[in-house]
Amino acid sequence: ISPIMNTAYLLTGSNLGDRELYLEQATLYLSQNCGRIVQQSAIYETAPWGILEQPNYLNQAIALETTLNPEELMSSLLQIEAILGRIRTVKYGQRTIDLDILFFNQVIMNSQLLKLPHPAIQDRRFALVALAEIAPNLIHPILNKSINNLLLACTDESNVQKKIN
Ligand code: PH2
Ligand code: MG
Ligand code: MG
Repeated sequence: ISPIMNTAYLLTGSNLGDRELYLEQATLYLSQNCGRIVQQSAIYETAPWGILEQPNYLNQAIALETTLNPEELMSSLLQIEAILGRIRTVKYGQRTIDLDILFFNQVIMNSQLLKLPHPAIQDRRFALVALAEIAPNLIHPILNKSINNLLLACTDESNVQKKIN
């Protein structure tokens, strides 16, 4: 019997400390504890969204194959955030690492712990640009539009710039 394989699209983010190292550590922990990373976008330098008075973020989109269910994956992500020194203060505030599930298969879910798809994808250029690089044709199961089309329709004008290593 083979376990059911799921595809989750994640967004990693950091705007505190050695941002690039935090993203790298996060992908390492993800592949050691959560499944197999099958795609990775470039790293983007992005203007802060929500609270503007905080440092720029680095963001990266990741496709993960996993046998975990959404709740199990979420609690793993929270553990990794804790290991990487995340301290939660204000909503939208600065953080060493943020690991968000954008999509989990085509699951629609609205619990206290977890909302799927992530409710703000369509409003955030930084999420759409990174995701469009690895999954341009992925369909949003509630809005019934592809990531590319959501990006075309997105009114967020915050700066998003691909980082060249
Ligand atoms: N995450 C937030 C709030 N604002 N801004 C950018 N550019 N990137 C983020 O990942 C981000 C944000 C809350 O999770
Ligand atoms: Mg977030
Ligand atoms: Mg988060």
